[in-house]
Amino acid sequence: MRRVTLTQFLIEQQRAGRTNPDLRLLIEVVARAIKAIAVNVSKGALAGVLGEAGTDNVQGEAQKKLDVIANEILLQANEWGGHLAAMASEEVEEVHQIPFDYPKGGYLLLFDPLDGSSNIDVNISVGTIFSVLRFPEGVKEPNEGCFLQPGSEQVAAGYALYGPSTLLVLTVGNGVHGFTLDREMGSFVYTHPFMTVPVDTQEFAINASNARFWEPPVQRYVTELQEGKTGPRGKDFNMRWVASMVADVHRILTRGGIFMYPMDEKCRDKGGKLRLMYEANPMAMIIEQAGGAATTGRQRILDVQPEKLHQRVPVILGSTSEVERVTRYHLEG
Ligand code: FDP
Repeated sequence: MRRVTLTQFLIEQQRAGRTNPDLRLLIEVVARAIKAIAVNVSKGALAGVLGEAGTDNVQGEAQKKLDVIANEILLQANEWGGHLAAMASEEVEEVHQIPFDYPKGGYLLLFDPLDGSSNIDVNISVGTIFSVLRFPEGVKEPNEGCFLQPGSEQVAAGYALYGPSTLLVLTVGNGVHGFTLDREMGSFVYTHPFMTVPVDTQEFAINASNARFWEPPVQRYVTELQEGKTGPRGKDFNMRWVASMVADVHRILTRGGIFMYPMDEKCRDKGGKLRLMYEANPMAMIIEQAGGAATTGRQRILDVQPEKLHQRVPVILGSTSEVERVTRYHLEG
């Protein structure tokens, strides 16, 4: 069987007019950074990378050493190539400017360097999520305003899953494609062409410890799932919650299901739990490109007009019929 690497895949996408040299370079550089993060993640205690860094991020959450390392790897890898105008990271409050000694390019890169970081110390899968936007024309100095584009404007989105194998899942707006890292060769190999969210599902993912804080539509929906064969759905459902969004979303891409971090009374004052620009938007683009759906419960995620770089939103995504049902419950209520 012909082994297609990420580089070959991207060149073929470019020949077909779906990417250009700058976007190709951007994705290759992100993929290289992901390999470096994978090395650190997999070494764990041997590299002394576990545990707290002793600092808080912009969201007031304790940073893990690997959060800081992954952030540094992504920033440094992407500064010099000339393809970016600026970057934004979950771990950095302000827009990250490209240093003066490097040329600037036409894209903006946003990322969550290490998603699910509470799982690092217990050796459970974590991930990296990224989103690519165009740098608006006519703007001289990149600022926060340049980033505040709805998710529908993304030109590419992807994630890395650091699990038993390291995967890179990517869309440039032409379906969702998965690559597995061949550690010996050091290259990503095209292993999952045109991934689609299976239509029929019997699995849901939600942090059920928040049940008493949920809004009535989510209470209603989850209760119906739990009632299984004896309830209105007439079939049993199973529940999974890794608490790494990347791992939970990847499972849904692979075998279907619905993922919810809905609005609840605990996170209402923050607007939700997950971040719009570098978690919800890229995952929503991937899920839609794979034939699924993604809403806040009340609105398509990709239509949300961002107001702040680190804005949070409720997230409901996965198999279309399930997402539509729980969204309908919100709109009816
Ligand atoms: P984490 O805070 O560990 O980075 O990004 C937020 C996130 O993880 C998601 O990856 C995950 O789905 C969710 O939070 C887990 O939230 P709970 O701790 O409420 O389960």
